[in-house]
Amino acid sequence: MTLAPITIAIHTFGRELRDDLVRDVRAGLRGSPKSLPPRWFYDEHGSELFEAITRLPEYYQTRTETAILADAAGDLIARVRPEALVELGAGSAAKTRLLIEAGLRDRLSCFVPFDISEAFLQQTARRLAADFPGLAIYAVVGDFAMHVDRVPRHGRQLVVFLGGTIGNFDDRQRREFLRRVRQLLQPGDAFLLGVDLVKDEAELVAAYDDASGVTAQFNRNVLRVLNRELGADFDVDAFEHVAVYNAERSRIEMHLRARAGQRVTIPLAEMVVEFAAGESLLTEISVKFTRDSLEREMEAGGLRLAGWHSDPRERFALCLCEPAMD
Ligand code: SAH
Ligand code: AVI
Repeated sequence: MTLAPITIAIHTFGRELRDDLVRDVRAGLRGSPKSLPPRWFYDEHGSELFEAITRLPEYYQTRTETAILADAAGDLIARVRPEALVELGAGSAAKTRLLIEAGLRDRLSCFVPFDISEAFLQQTARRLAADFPGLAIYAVVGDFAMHVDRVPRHGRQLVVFLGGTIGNFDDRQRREFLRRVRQLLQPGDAFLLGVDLVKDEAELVAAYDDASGVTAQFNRNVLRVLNRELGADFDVDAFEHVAVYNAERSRIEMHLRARAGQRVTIPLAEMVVEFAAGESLLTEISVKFTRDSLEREMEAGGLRLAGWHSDPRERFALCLCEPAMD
């Protein structure tokens, strides 16, 4: 049996990546409050920890989105009839298999997973190639902020962004991201977006502070990345995982809080950073949406909400968007 080809385009290279990390560390750890972009969670170990999060009983997002997709995949494919499926922030692309299966029964021939996590993306590409012979795979290693315009076009496309990852952007990043996605879309193409919805605070906080401590490990992993990549000397266990819901801004905020005063040296960033006892480092936001807030965002990004698929408890939603006519 002949396998369809896997192509991998790498838009991030070793030095450039470390330069980006140094830039983010300098900007984020000098600021007040201190912060780091969530992108740095996802080294190979971080990607594995995220997969473990998706299986936690408290993390309802993944299984809810899977159930919605299982129900809607056939209709979505019948509506868009894509030849190519592009997945931004693909990770393991586990849920996407539902769309691939439905697409292959129609006229899908190409899958384009895009992710920053190179080793993990290669593994995803190889697994999919083995399971779907006949599906051409064109993997793109890139950053949402820089490389979305490098996504190659292989005919009419459905661009998907699942898992609620859009929630990890701040307002400006989200607007810019939606504008870049809009530029990928030609008439007939569509964008499928998974979003986590506003809900009861206790349920939200539990999803980001699970009883078995996997999310805490995921959060602290960013310090391990700084130790390895920049020669830093963070005492990882001296930082406590904290997740709070900011109701005013409809977002979970994940922090690492110094248990005691700390002085950390980061040689490759040429920095010494002081943490006061109890001082917080903001490592991630995860914005929660409503149908109204989303519709407004889409409109501002030149997109039109064409379909809304949710679970009976309205915990999570998949929104189908089409390019709005200018
Ligand atoms: N779509 C999957 C994975 C979500 S986790 C799901 O729904 O389960 C978020 C994914 O985005 C990870 O695979 C991570 O490596 C990727 N990612 C995070 N920051 C990124 C960035 N700046 N550019 C590209 N990919 C990024
Ligand atoms: C990838 N992203 C949508 C996850 C989220 O829920 O915001 C990342 C995550 N952080 C902690 N748990 C999961």
